[in-house]
Amino acid sequence: MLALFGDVATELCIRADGDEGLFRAYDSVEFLAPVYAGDFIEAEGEIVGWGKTSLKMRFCARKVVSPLRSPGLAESAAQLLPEPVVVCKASGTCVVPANCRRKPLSQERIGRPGPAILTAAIVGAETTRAQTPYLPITPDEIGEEAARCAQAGATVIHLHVRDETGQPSQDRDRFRAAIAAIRKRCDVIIQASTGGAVGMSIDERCGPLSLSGDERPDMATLNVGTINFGDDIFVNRRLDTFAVGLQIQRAGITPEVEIYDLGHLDILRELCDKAVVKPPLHVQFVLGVRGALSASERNLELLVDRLSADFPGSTWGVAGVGRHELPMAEVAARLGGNIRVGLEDNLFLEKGVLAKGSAELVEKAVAICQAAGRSVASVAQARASLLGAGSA
Ligand code: KMH
Ligand code: ZN
Repeated sequence: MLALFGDVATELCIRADGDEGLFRAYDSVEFLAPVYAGDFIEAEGEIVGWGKTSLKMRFCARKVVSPLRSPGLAESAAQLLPEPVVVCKASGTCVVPANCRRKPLSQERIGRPGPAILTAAIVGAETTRAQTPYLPITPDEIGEEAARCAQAGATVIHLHVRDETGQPSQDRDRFRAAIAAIRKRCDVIIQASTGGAVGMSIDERCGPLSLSGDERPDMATLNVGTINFGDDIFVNRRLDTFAVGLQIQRAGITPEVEIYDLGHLDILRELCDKAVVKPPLHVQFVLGVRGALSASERNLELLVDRLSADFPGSTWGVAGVGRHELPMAEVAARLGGNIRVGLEDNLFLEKGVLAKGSAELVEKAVAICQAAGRSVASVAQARASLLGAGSA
């Protein structure tokens, strides 16, 4: 089996980089069904992660034919199995040294990911000034922080606003002021939250959707499932979700679908079937909320597999909550996704060191992309990729 996978890996390296490459290591090998002399095996593989010089691959071997040994039958008698039988699965990493890479085929054709779009979630609804003095609250503070994030490489600002006491608010006038303060200072995609804070009514949460013309946000979040949210409950009833989705659609705003758990992709199916949103979509996987799906590479891979199988052509990003923010950014950079960082989700640059604002976290995300061989999207590239997704 491993000899077959070795050949598959060599072909994938040649297709990707024009060089045979070297097989560095398997991280998993599963033998799932017996194989006997004379069985015919088909092996295939795909590249599932792109490092600077490394290619992460997945392999699958299937038995398709087995010999028939019976008196009266020719020695060469064989039978096609009614269904191919998966006999082995594996994943591993190959390396093509930088000086050997020739990029012979269209990189897009073989799935090499394009630039990573960085989103900065600079305010949020739960983070407080008591936790970090670097949280922006007033429109000017929000505008300045957005500009620092844009300077660092962010092209999307995920936006919440606060009242003068620092409490979360979904008031349209406060959104208007914050959006103007951002647009005055930098060219970014502004994505208004319709999630707000736990406990807010759906009408209240939709405040920013009533802005129009130049004041209108470019994107808005669409939360599709109810989850435990720490000790609270973040309520997104089925019909409310439809109503918010349709309101986003009618406003001509691009939705970003927030997915906190695997079943939310099933809810999304219904939203597509009812034309509340239209694929291809842009999805944010928010992982590590206490009470929803945890932040792990395995969980993210599962979500990405399901998204690409069920909603072809859709794009995705990941927001890891708390200490998972930067590790999840690293996984997303490898798997070809987009990345969200910022004080809404995480306060720390490293253990015990507060980030002096979201821009420092954006700088970290840029470094993570560089280490993974990913470029960072420009505003024009982010607009071309995101805007219009999910809309009629
Ligand atoms: N504050 C969370 C309860 C969103 O922006 O759409 C919801 C949230 C999601 O932040
Ligand atoms: Zn949010």
